[in-house]
Amino acid sequence: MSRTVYVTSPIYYVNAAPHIGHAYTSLAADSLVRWHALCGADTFLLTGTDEHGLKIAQAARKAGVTPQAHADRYSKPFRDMCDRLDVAYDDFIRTTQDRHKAVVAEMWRRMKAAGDIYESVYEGWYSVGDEAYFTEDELVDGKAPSGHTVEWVEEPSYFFRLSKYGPKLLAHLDAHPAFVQPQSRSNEVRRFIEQGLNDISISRANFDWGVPIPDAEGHVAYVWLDALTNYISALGGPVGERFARYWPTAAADDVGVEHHAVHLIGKDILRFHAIYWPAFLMSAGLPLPSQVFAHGWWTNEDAKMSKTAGNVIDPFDMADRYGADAFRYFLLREITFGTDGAFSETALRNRINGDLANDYGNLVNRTLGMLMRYRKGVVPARGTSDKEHDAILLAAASQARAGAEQAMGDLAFNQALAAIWGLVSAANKYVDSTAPWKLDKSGDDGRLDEALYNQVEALRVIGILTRPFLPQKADLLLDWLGVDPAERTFEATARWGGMPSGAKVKKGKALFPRIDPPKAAPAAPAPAPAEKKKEAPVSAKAEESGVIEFGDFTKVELRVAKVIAAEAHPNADRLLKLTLDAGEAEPRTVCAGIAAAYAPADLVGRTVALVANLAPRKLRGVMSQGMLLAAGEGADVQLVTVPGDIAPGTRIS
Ligand code: ME8
Repeated sequence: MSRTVYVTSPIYYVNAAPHIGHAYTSLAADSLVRWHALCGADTFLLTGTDEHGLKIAQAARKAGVTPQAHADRYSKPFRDMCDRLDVAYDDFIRTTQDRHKAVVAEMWRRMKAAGDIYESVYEGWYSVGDEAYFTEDELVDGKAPSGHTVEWVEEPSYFFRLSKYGPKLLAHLDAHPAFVQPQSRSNEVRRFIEQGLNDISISRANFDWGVPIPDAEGHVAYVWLDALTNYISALGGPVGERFARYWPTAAADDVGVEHHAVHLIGKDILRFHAIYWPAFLMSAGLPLPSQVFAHGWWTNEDAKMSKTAGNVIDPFDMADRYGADAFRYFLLREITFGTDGAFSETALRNRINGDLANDYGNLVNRTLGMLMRYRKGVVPARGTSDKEHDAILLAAASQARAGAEQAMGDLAFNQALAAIWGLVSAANKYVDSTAPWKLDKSGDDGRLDEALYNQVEALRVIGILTRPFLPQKADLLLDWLGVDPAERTFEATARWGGMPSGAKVKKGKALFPRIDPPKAAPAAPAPAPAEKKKEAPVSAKAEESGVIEFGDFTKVELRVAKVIAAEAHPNADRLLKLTLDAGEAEPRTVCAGIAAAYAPADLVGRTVALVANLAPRKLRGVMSQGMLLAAGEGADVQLVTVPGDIAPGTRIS
């Protein structure tokens, strides 16, 4: 049976710039779709912007522009955010597009034909911030439960017979326990329905920024009827070709295709998606989506994010400073999808330095470094792989695969990542226990081949399994390994031995560079130039004592490097010209004043300490890209060397 998977994010209001919350739902949706695509499903990812309603009309008026100009201005950043975070949507819907408006009108006609729409007068509270109606007893201290202010509205309106759908909705929840997830949200929805549903107003007559209603002059569709319809208007409406392809069919799937449609939302808009939307669809005679999954809420540290508080976390800034993949990884790994989370940059840096740089990045660096060193980058023959350590690694690979698959079925992104990291950690342990450097020394070539093969094979599996979450870095790694794009599938991880022997791998710069801690903020504002003088004695004293701050030390980037080649400097007797592997894409040239103490040939293969961020300098006509640490002078000089098998590029601190 083939499978289609349709995943949607909410469509976002065009009244503010995208923030971390919007980024979260969108990148979760993207990872989910990528996962299913990896598993062979025919997928479709939808996102977009919600551009009608009083909230947008008011924001446009405040900005002194037309609502359409306002919508155009604020819709684009949401598309840019997707591009920046590698959210590979298949369609970006805007509710001001004609293709959408036509489907809203079609929904209206269907609901009316079902006898579910009647005319009356709405009298009650309305929250523009939520674009929602509230009864008197729903208000909390005179405001909407969200904290938004409410206004009293009295206007002629069309109503939808939501009350009629309570029993049907409950029956649907009974028959489809996974329809609303997590379970706590499903219980919440059930309780709300059981209290009895009131009919709802679905048109507005006192402003015109919306989809005009067929045969009802002066009325525009209530913005939530308009917005929710996006999920089918992007598929071309109920008779579209895309609709037939991706939307679940009413009858049990009898054509050999299983359709899965999931709406990812934040918990703030649960009621609209889990009650109104299914009721509208039932009324229109259309099948329901398979699932509505409401995730939790991100706060900044422990404070609610808001424009007024000035503590909104900007996804563009995060991607610029930490990389899109790392930001994606953090948001999906740090908290359970469904619970709330407090965002902190310290926690983000810890995840990057721990899970990504130390665990994943270092594994890649060590494995490829050893393959380069011992086998010139050529993948050795597989061998029998029947030793104890091999069995542990192979078992870890199948556990990672199975664990990730199961967790992704439950949208438990963090558990899926934890399962994959189980293999990352097993592979790091495998390197430690097989100790290829010892095998090399003892000349056990057969076992060295086997160990190196298994290491690189583990990278292939890890690279494939991490593609949905780290789309850039995982594919970069798979490019280094030379894995055919057609072979980057979940299925291809079932088989141990996918790396072809004899393939030549490449190795670039560190996959996940470590993030240095932020420089301590100055305790007081920087003094004005005139005042600086007064401070001179203190700095002079520090200078005299030779004491530096820790921050000063961390400015020096010391890295492990391996001497690949050495020769006499063409123009200086005192200098040697060395070629170093510093864990980067290109080797570096460094000139060192050690000619009196070392013959060039003695240096090749040594692991040394490199000052890697020194500005390049020409030394007697040769550009030197760094400096080596050494003790002593003249003929007694000794290079500082690094014992053991530490991969080139590793930071020394
Ligand atoms: O509600 N933490 O749009 P919206 C987690 N247009 N997620 C957050 C978040 C946070 N702090 N802040 C926002 C609307 N989100 C309607 C939707 S759909 C038919 C119409 C995410 O711009 C989360 O997904 O207010 C939430 O549901 C959505 O942004 C609200 O975006």
